[in-house]
Amino acid sequence: MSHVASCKCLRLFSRLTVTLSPLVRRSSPYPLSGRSTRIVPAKVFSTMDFKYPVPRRDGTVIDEYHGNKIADPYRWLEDPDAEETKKFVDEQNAVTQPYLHSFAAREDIKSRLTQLWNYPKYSCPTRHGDNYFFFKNTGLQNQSVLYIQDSLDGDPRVFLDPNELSEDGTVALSRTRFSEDGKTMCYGISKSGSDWITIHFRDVATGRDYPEVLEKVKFSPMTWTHDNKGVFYARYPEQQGKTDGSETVSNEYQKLYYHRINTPQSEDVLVVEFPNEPKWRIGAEVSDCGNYLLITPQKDCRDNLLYFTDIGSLEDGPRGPLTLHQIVEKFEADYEYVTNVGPECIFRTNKDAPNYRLVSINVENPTMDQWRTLVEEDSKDVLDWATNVHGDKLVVCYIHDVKSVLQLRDLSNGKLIIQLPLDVGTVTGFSGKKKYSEMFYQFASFLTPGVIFRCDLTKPTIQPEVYREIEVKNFDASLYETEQVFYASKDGTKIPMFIVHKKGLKKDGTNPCLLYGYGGFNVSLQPTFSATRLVFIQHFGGVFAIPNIRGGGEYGESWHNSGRLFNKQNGFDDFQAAAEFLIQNGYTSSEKLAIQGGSNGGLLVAACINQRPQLFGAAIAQVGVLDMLRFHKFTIGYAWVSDYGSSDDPEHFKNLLRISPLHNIKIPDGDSACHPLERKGSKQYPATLLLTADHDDRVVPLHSLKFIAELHHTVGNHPAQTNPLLIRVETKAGHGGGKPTAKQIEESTDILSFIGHSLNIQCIF
Ligand code: X98
Repeated sequence: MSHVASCKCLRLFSRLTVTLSPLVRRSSPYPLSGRSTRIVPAKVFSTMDFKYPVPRRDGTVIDEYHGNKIADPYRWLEDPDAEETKKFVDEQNAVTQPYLHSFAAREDIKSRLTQLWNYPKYSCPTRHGDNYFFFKNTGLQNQSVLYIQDSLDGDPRVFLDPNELSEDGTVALSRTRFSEDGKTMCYGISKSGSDWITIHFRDVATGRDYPEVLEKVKFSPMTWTHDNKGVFYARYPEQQGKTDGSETVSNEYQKLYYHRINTPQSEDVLVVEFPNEPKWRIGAEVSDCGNYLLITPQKDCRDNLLYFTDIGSLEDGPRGPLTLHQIVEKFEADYEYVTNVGPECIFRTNKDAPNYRLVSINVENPTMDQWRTLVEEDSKDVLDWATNVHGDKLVVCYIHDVKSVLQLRDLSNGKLIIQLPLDVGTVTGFSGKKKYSEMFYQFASFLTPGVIFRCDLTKPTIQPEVYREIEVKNFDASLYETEQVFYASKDGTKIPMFIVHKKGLKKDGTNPCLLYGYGGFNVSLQPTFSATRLVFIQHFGGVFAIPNIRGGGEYGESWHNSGRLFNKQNGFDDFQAAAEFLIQNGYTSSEKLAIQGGSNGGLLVAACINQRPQLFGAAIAQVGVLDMLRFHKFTIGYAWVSDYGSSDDPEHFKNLLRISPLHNIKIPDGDSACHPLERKGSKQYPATLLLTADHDDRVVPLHSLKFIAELHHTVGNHPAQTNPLLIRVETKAGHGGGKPTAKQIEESTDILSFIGHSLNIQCIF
């Protein structure tokens, strides 16, 4: 599962989404051919078996924040290259691995997961020049392969196979961008899951790469000038030491360059820099007409400035810094370029529109009082993304109570033409352009692996046709159901939650349940298909639930605002209230309830086990932000102050100290009366598994390393603490993006084995 939450267009247009298709209907709920149904009991693993490493505790590291002394005894774990840190990691893995491997059903889990994962996955085809391109993964290939075909029914040929770039699949294609004429592809390659990429150029006719490789690239646009001669991209200056994603240094002083193909990077032209603003990342997009470059600097993880510059009159690209004209001067809203008609540029914005609207700005007369609303903000639904197709049409995707709604609108006046039919679920992919009259979109849900639709926009009546439906063998979706409930959180706010389980589920409190959350950064958790979750539902008799807690983007900016900064606790309360709802309504009990989250969701999970250790049976915190006093000091961490605040500020410091997982570990209070919904028996932390990886340069591993060290120190040897407290540190992997299939399956097997083992679940195969 990827924890990469990046900009929407990136997610939607250039990544292969996991989809399945026509659902095979079989009578047996356990359709492993040739095998009879077996109950695999959980192996008992005595509590005495956990002998946690005892790392050095350095009492001398004490920081002062606004007059408050805060100890940081495991500061030395912040150095990933120190021998002591490497030894600590090895010792932790040596405790964790035997536990994960000794679960009796592990091999069954792995083989079923592998079987269920093994279906062909496709992206929408995209036209570039005279060719179509699409991604395909035959099922278990480590990386999806990019194919080329000269027509939709032409023979596909391999255009780029990332699997050939490494033996173990750890080299990934992070994104592609074709020149306007479709003759050259610019692409990013990432190694071991790092955010660092190298940019390469491939000639479409010959399939050969140009000689140059662009280095030191991270968080970068890739946008072609319409003469097809080069791209704008952003890079960071040379830095001391490694730049492979295992380092922790802060990424500062990004600059925008222009690169001409077939020239060395040393000749690239610096076009935009903000030397007084080391933390700005520079977004950039060449307009659909090719005449403008729209520049969108961002300081943190919301709100951007907006500049434009005329590049239409440049002969052979820029030769030096570009003269920028500023349109938006304050960081107060998001502005995302959609398209333009001459100087009238259309942006998706939440300026004066918390659910987003489309606004048209004349870049030659950009004063705000001249801005024209093209599509009004909806009072309830969030305008998630928009794009221009077939000359004068707009495709607009909304989020309505967490489900996608897709519309075709008129570009000239924003009026609705038709709403495209869609089941309950998510539009996970799209392709279509102004200059073409066809478009594709991909749909997925918890139980629908995926369908790609094609629309011919020249027809008087638009009728989407199914272009591709993928078959998943040995899976019968009709045996399962998805519900959406709206439960009341601690302060009465109604929170939506999807719940997926077998039909006819007995709500007697005995079912295992996996509760997954994120709750931050305006990110919406919408339904998608997951083999891992289906193994849990099918073979663990499990209930899978996603509450759309505050901090996410499911209901626009107000939902985000009500779960960030001083409201961050609301998201945690929502998650805990979801657990209580599931217990109260008989879906599960605290003994059988596992919680899971990654990245910002790792913070959520870790904060919740500190706050309500008895409410959960197990917890899985993946690549989490766990040291809330120091997160801003590493790699891109400074960008998250828009959601978290910073300990440099006295008020935010107080708030962060209250919620920071690392600073709130304590022996659960044994005296307090047991909450009726919580685990009975001795007071202890739930079984806890942290996951991190050596090349995670988004959320550096030190968060998880320091947390597990502190957790072991504080509660690990307490007599009541019989549940395991473990960490799994992966190698040659990062935050999640680009992870090879083999590593994903191994990781999912470990997570499911951990849940099965620690919750003592009898799996059925
Ligand atoms: C980020 O940190 C986003 C980081 N990020 C960027 C930009 N581009 C990216 C491209 C790929 C991957 C990440 C990117 O900031 C960018 C470039 C130019 C201009 C503006 C942005 N995110 C948060 C995250 O990963 C959540 C949302 C995205 N977190 C990890 C937050 C807490 C834990």
